[in-house]
Amino acid sequence: MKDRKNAIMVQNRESDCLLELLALLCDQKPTKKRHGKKVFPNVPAAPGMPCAGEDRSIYRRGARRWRKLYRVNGHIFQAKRFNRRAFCAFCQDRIWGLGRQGFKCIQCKLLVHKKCHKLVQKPCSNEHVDPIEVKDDANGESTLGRASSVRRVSAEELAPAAETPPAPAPSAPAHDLEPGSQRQYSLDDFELIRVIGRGSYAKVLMVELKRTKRIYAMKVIKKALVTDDEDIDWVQTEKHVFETASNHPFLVGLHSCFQTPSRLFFVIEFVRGGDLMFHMQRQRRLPEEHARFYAAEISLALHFLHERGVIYRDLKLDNVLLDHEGHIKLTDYGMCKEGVRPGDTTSTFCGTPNYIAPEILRGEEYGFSVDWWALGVLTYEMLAGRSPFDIAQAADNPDQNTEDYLFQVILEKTIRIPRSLSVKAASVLKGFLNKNPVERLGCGENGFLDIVNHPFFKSIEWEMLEQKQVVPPFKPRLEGERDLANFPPEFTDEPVHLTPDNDTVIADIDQSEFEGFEYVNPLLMSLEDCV
Ligand code: ISQ
Repeated sequence: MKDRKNAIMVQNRESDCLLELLALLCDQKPTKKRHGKKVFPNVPAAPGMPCAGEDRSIYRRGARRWRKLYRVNGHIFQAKRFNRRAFCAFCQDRIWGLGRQGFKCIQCKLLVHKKCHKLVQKPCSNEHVDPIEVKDDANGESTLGRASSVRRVSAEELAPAAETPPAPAPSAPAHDLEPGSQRQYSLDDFELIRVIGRGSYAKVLMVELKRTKRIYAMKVIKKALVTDDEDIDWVQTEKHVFETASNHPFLVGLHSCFQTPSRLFFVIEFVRGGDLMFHMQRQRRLPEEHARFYAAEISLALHFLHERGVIYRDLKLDNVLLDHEGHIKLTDYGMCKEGVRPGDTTSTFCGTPNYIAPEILRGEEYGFSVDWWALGVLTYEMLAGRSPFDIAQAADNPDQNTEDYLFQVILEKTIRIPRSLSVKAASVLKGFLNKNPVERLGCGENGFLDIVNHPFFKSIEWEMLEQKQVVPPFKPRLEGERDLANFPPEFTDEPVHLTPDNDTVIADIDQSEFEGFEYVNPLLMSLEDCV
């Protein structure tokens, strides 16, 4: 078990050609996107109103994992999971579907082992050649793509594929199960009320569990968007981190998971107060006392994840929710990296551009440091009312409107701290925003203790804070449990229905990829039974 886990982690650590990928990215046409820049252009006429000329869509930028590409002899290889039987064009051995052991050239489609890719002598023809790829035999001997135990890389879930019990059929409703077996949920159990959020892969709805009338958030992901080679992993990671997160007051917890032939559903605890992006858009900047409270609660959430070997990798205003009392809860675990021990590093190039740490941009191996960097960016945004990488006049200059330019600024620009901030606030920002991860606040020998003991956090009583015994500085205005006033109308005005399944799309989905997705949180279930 351990070996298999290590094998996957080692695989993830390889970063030899990341810079090549960046070069490839730079070859692409510059986009018009302005990730994370110009966060608060001027003062709105009234709280909640847009500023003159304000484009609200620029605030919510999705996180991304950049695909790693490996160039050898003209080939451009990409890591692949193979659902079919495939054989290496170099050593002729089978490429097993475990993790992503296979590489496929995106030009000529040549298939090789990851371990063999550097040895390939045959140059890329840049033309399609028939890959040595054999379709599954009828008895389904291939457990490769179908083995859900392989997709999940946690130690306790890494069982040999053949021993994995068959997953229940998608969407088995509660009443179809054997007496005594765990309840499963289906879409019929929920009333869909409103859309409350949307990302590149998912839509988030507010829903009611009909039986108990309790409200939940429901994250809906179209399978067709995630069946593509690398993408499937984040769904498993998200589910797994959700299970860990359900034990912490500042992390959103999971109620259940289920699926239909076309979609995956995460039923999540509903957090009513809206996200920090929503509130920052209405407040311009926060008093230091407020920013300190949020930064401290976020630090505790990050530290909890780090202690359990998880790098969060997607801290941003949009992912910090406020509950009805004003405590924070982090959401969205799709970017997390699991299984990281102290001192371990990884190398995937991912995140939301404005929050990506310099070590990621430099293509270096990185660890938990990237989360403390992102906390620095977010704390700066709360205190200054703008991004530390906000470039004056950038909007008017097309050359400065690109992601590449933003990355250059993150790597090279000295961060200016507004003079209006206190000495302690300036010091904590400089600490988190140190471009050298070794010297960054939270990343030294004392780790998290250096954050706890930083003068900026002197007034924080950490133990009380973690027990939610400290009264939040701001209580979101809410009229009732279903009040959606704290969610952007750009979402809540959307029609809530899910488009009917399309048989052609479903025919292309390999359902075996999603075996074992169903889940019910036993803690929440017993709570529900008390209702
Ligand atoms: C829970 N409550 C409110 C909003 C949410 C958005 C994403 C994920 C979970 C959520």
